[in-house]
Amino acid sequence: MGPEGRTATHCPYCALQCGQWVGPSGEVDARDFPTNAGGMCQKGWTSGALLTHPQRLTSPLVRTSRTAGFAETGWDDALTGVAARLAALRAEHGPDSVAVFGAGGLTNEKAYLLGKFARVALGTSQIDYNGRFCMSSAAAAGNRAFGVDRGLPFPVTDLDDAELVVLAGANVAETMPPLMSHLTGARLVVVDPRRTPTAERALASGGLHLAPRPGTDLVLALGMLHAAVVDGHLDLSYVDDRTTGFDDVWAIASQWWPERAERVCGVAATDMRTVVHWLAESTRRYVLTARGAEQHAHGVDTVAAWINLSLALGLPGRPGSGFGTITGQGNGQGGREHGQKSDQLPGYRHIADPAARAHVAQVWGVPEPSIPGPGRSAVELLDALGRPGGPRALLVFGSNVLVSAPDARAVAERLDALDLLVVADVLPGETALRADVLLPVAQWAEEEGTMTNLEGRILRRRRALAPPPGVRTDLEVIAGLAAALDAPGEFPADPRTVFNELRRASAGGIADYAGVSYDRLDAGEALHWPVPADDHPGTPRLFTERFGHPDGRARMLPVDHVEPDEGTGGGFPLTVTTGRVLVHYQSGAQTRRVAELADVVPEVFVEVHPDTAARHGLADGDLADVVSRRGTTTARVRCVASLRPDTVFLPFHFGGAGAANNVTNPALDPVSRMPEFKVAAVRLEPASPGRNPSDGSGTGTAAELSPTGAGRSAR
Ligand SMILES: Nc1nc2c(c(=O)[nH]1)N[C@H]1C(S)=C(S)[C@@H](COP(=O)(O)OP(=O)(O)OC[C@H]3O[C@@H](n4cnc5c(=O)[nH]c(N)nc54)[C@H](O)[C@@H]3O)O[C@H]1N2
Ligand SMILES: Nc1nc2c(c(=O)[nH]1)N[C@H]1C(S)=C(S)[C@@H](COP(=O)(O)OP(=O)(O)OC[C@H]3O[C@@H](n4cnc5c(=O)[nH]c(N)nc54)[C@H](O)[C@@H]3O)O[C@H]1N2
Ligand code: SF4
Ligand SMILES: [Mo]
Repeated sequence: MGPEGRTATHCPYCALQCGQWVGPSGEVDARDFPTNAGGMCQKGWTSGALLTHPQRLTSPLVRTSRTAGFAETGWDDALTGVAARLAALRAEHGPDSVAVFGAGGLTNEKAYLLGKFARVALGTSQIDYNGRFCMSSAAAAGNRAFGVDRGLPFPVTDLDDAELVVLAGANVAETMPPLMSHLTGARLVVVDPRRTPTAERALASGGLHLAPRPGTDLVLALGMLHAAVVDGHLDLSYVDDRTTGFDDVWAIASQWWPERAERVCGVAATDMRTVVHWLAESTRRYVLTARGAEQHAHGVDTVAAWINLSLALGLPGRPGSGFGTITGQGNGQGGREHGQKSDQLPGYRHIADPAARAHVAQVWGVPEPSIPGPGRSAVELLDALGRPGGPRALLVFGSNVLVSAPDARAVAERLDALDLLVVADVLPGETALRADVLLPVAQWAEEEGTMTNLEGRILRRRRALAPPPGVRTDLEVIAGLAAALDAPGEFPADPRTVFNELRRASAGGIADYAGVSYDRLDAGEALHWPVPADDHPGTPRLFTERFGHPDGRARMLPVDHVEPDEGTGGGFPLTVTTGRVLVHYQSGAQTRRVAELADVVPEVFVEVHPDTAARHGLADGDLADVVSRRGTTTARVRCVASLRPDTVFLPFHFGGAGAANNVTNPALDPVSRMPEFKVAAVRLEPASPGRNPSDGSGTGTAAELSPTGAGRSAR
């Protein structure tokens, strides 16, 4: 508790987890914390508006019929009703007929209990989460290369002294603005097809903006590795002492001299050489990646290529240097460590590993064979809904899949094919509006828990005020459903009790939280995992002595360029890439409801080069249809002279006709199963008469939520 009864907590949104004060009536103020150094972005400043929002869900709602709206119901009826339907499906079709979809915004406690709930209470293998959309490719590349996946293997404050920072596919100035305060002393190089505000900062810092064609970073990294070797910048002693696999990597990179790479990715060979030279001559240098490098059908290989370059130059694990990936969601890191992933058990353990299963079974108090094996990954899970052999019921906690998953029309079809859709949410977003049962839950400032930020640091989320009457926490919902299902094992709803169990379940795993406690966190200790014992100080910096593989060495992985899954041509001459703007968060379920934010960007836009717009009969401010093989996004044209003429950009924060995911390609990376959000082939045309960006975007008005409101047929 701080001054004037204010509570010290963290922002509800992104992985920077800026320190916040929240007052007893929900007033939000910035709180000095190492990651944000006293700053917040507009989303953090306005987050308090969600606490008292008039559209807040405050009663369980049940759809009255397939074609009608919702009716209020009591919690007992809602939970026993859901449990009875789940039990019936399970009895008739087997445990995998029920699926669970979680999120990287959930606290560690929720992610843990949700994973246990799926495996123990439902007995289903069918659980995955929106983190598949998020950092899964860098996670897979990090596991392969370093033997450990922790977004930043060093504290954010290490960046303060950097001389040079390469940001590949990261628009930090919009996606984590306070992080920029750690980069003010460095020369920046930004790799992004667009001249983003971050790219502008790079130019202002005396650095460079490299603008590859979307989906060709891998070639750029190969060209830079070629330049590093040929220009004599390879760190031979580091490569000899700390890595394996260079020869196989060089067998490929030697084919990609910078001029050849330039022909594929469009970045000038001279710029590649300049950046490599800058990296080699600086002593404190970092390469950081984010979604621009990852959200591709070959995202794992692309991140591996950036890691190879970093290893060749001797960055990872060296004091004052490093390679890292910027996580996304508030608990993007912790959310992928404690078992809501289809192939995973708590502590970053693999669900198919016999020793891991035995350990977790003992903590859960269930027989080891009762724990199911790996299930489907997020996009595959959504695609299986309602199909023969696929899940017939889905429980969603913390994701608005109808807006955020690729190929939105296909997702809508699959949701409609379900027997039962249950959504636990704070607000009536697009997915919530399609639910059969809608469960209103508490949000960040109303609950206790822990989050793990982008630096692998475990933080306390604290309750500053009580949730509105009628609302329960996610933990209470999960515990209540487990009780109604008469589940074996314990399902406590108290966060501290859940966390203490998580500590035991994670003990001995890669992400070991055994020594983390609410008391240590409340005493202000900075604990970065692994923290294997109560007296262990935590691990702010990984890899200083050795990497995570048994031989202590990093693996350089032989990777080569593959074109994006969907090439341009055949009536789709342009490439669309998608991403974020400063004032909106993700599917927009929260930020589109905050007036100060919605006023800044009220509707979806499409960035287009002016010449491209003119060729398609469009001018700045016109409405355009962006059409792909899968669907159409209607958006307001924004002419941007700095954009590549072959590329257009859509932010994905809007639903209905304005959803970017109407056009995206659900092609998956073969390893991470991450979809190719960042490349699809499209054509551009003036919007069909009468088509509007906001068409079909459920807004959750009282009328829509009433018994006579929009029914499923209207979906
Ligand atoms: N304002 C805001 N901030 C957020 C979020 C939000 O929704 N809004 N979400 C949070 C989450 S969950 C995440 S994951 C992070 C994401 O943070 P970022 O990764 O920074 O965000 P994106 O806009 O998805 O992608 C970054 C950039 O990748 C570029 N890009 C597209 N294709 C390519 C390519 O082939 N190569 C390269 N090098 N770049 C490419 C895009 O033009 C874009 O500018 O942000 C977090 N912070
Ligand atoms: N085209 C395109 N699509 C993308 C991306 C892209 O770059 N381009 N990025 C992808 C990425 S990186 C991500 S992370 C996803 C994110 O996309 P989503 O998974 O849709 O994430 P959010 O919009 O944050 O949805 C969170 C939902 O949970 C609710 N919520 C908030 N807090 C809680 C809570 O504590 N409990 C519960 N039960 N609910 C809560 C919110 O009200 C909201 O409805 O989108 C992906 N989709
Ligand atoms: S940068 Fe992220 S954590 Fe910080 S205020 Fe903005 S959304 Fe919140
Ligand atoms: Mo994300």
